[in-house]
Amino acid sequence: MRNRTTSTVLATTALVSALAFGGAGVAGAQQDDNTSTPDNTSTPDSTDPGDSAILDDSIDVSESLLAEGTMSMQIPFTAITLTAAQATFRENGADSSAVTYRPDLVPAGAEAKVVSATSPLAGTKTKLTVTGLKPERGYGAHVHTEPCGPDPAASGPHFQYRQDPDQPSTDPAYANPDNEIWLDFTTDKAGKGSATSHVDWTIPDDRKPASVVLHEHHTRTAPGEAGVAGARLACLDVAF
Ligand SMILES: [Cu+2]
Repeated sequence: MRNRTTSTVLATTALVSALAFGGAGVAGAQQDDNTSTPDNTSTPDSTDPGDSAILDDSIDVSESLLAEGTMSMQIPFTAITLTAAQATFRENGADSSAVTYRPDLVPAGAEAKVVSATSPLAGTKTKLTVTGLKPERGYGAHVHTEPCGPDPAASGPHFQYRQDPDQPSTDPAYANPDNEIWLDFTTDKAGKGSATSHVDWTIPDDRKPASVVLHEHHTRTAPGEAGVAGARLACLDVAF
């Protein structure tokens, strides 16, 4: 675990240099099927909360530098806090930081990475990429409140910005992709999938989520079943 963290620190140091001293300058095309096109024509000093170009740059640079492990840090000279995690799923054992509970649907050896960039000016953008899954299959995925554990229930409920007083939350007023971080995706022929969530809030310092959970099917939205996505297949610790 110590080596994994160290390599992530080195990668993140390079990221800080890239972002703080020159910026990424990357405006690459998004391949996700559930994200809106970023407005790259915005001026750098825009205060439009919908302007997420700076978050896109952070995510692009971070992805190119990701290493095993997870960590979060504030980037000097910017208002951005960046979180990154990358790991290979293993069958349930001593280390549950990246664990598959259902190797038939999330095979051991599948890899996941999560990058999240958050800024008071632009909200929170989170990107999940997974490889090595079943081809052409829909999966649900969300940010959860607690770290992964040997028990699939260990990761707790979905993280909610506005917390539903009735838990487990199935009220669409709370269990929706604007109040939670949903990362549902459908894999391609090679078993790769990715998704991006953009919400207009930042994660509270005193109530940080801790994991991303992959589920059996895409997330339902109807009253009484909003947020439901079937069994928990796998879990990745993410140090938001
Ligand atoms: Cu979930």
